[in-house]
Amino acid sequence: MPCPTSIRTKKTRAVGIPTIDLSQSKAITSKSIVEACQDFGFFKLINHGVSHHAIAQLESQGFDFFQKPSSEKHRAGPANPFGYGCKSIGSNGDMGDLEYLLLPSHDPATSILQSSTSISNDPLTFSHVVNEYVKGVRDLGCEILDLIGEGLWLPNKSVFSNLIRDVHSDSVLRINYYPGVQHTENRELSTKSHPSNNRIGFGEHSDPQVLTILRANDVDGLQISLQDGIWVPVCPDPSAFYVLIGDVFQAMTNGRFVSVRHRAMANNSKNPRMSIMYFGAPPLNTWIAPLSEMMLPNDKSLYKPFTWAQYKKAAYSLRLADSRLDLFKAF
Ligand code: GA4
Repeated sequence: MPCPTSIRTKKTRAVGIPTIDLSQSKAITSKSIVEACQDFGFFKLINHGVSHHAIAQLESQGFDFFQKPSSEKHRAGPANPFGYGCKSIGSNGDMGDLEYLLLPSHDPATSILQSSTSISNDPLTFSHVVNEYVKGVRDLGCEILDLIGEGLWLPNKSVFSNLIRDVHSDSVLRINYYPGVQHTENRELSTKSHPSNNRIGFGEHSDPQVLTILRANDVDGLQISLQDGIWVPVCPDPSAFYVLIGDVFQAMTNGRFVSVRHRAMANNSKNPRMSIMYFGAPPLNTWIAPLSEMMLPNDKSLYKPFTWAQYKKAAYSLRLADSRLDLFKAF
């Protein structure tokens, strides 16, 4: 399916995926980010300021790893909780058409180094590259969260960024690899008679954390679901990041922000697709509850308070597509 230049919403208004230009003034960006989080739970970020070198280095390390023979890659698995995974997602039977690496992305840096020893022949370089990338996207995440704090007129504009800036933050880095396909004559014939690619690479879900910062190479795959359930392909743009609101943010804003459901279609290109996601999460013992500032005097809290550890446990006991936040509904 080609990427649309505009999306028609329930309001029958044609709108594009919101694009935020971080080189614009804070007043403009904070307002547009808040609107995007309310309407889509998703936006594209340009002029983000993260070092191109850090991005290129991690992408190159990723490709080096996934090009290794299967037996070598499996030595870095299973992804429990960190390491290499192939096809199997989580531990409740979800499957996808991909390979991936799950990496710790919080201090101390030694935890990244430990995970790297089975991934790279040069673990010091690998862990350095991961750390540089994580520093860049974590700072970017904090900048976005501060802008949101401002856009919502919160007395403490750092209330969200403090969650992922904490040294005990439970944030995770994920590299997904969708191998390229050989377009044989037969396959070309069959894609001509069935031009749409309906195979799923990574099934639909929302991310459990606060927010996700995603970057992918120039290959199609990502789709987001609008609130009316229509799937919209997202045009790949390797120079940009995409930001996804997670379940924790939905709970803290008492449902004002929506955690966006998204999926990746199986790769239909001859080139591999690689996406890198930073999942910004609070420390395990953090209590999550709707902020009082997010409620008008007669509003009820939609969610019961929970710790991030409780939420994570619930998430890992369910299937990928399940609506985890429903377990914590107040009524
Ligand atoms: C979705 C977001 C992240 O990729 C992830 C995923 C995790 C996993 O792959 O191990 C989960 C999934 C994700 C949510 C439900 C559970 C846990 C797979 C799964 C079936 C790393 C995460 O934090 O939650």
